Amino acid sequence: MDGATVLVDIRPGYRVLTLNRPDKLNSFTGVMHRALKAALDEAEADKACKAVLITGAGRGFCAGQDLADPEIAPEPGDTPDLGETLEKNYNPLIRKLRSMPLPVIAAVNGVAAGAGVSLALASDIVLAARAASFGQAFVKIGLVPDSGATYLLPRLVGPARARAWAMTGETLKAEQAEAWGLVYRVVDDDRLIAEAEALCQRFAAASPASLAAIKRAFEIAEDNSLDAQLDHERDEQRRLGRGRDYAEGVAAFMEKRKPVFGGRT
Ligand code: T3D
Repeated sequence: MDGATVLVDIRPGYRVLTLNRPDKLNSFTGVMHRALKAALDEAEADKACKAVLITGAGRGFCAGQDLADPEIAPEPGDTPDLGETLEKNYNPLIRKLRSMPLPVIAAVNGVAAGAGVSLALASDIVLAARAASFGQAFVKIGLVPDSGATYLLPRLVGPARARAWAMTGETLKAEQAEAWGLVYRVVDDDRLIAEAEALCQRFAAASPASLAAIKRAFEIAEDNSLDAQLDHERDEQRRLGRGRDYAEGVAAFMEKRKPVFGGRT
């Protein structure tokens, strides 16, 4: 059943999506891709939802593609078209995570491998449990890092580490991933979900217009010149300055009270 591969927990102001194939370390099947897509679409459509948390059930976060998924099996005598899987499932997922106008938090509870690492890296904020590990598994099965890994990795950890890690396929422990800049913070295993939910609660009370603009600004900065980015910041500040969140934020500051921001518009 589609729904069972991704559990959706609707909380006040945010949603928790739990990849739920624990016996296979939450590796991706076509079924799980479709369930995750539906869950993300529904989160975005719900204007009261101001943040999304993605985590994994059991001891794994996500082990990338399920290598035994019948959906990627070729016809007898044929070879598989893995490009089609990327085109159909992974690339839309990464594009969605990067373009949806609300923060996505990955709470990496355990092993992440292959596209499971890419899933975390494409999120806005990565928290990792001490038990988490990160593996560039692709080279071990004769593939190239995908789902944005060759783009995101060098930007996060620098080209030297990115290339060496992709080529060796070695496993990074959580603390090393933090030291490299792959994750925002490592937390004790039993604190992971509480810490991730605390972030979600903070975002649930924050200005959705500001959060969406911050996400977009960092996204386009990857390819912009400083000049173009200065213009973008000017235009965005002009737009936001005319919005209700700025009016409320400034009024709350002047009145020495907490701002009350609404849902997304
Ligand atoms: O369409 C395309 O293929 C293109 C897209 C590619 C994107 C990708 O992500 S390619 C990379 C795919 N992922 C991998 O190659 C990782 C494979 N898994 C592992 O190397 C190891 O499982 C881990 C290092 C992640 C964890 O090792 P360990 O020792 O902690 O656990 P385990 O015993 O290997 O795994 C536990 C179970 O999960 C086991 O099942 P079993 O034997 O108990 O029934 C194992 O087979 C299963 N499992 C883990 N990863 C996958 C998997 N089953 C299918 N696909 C997996 N990726």
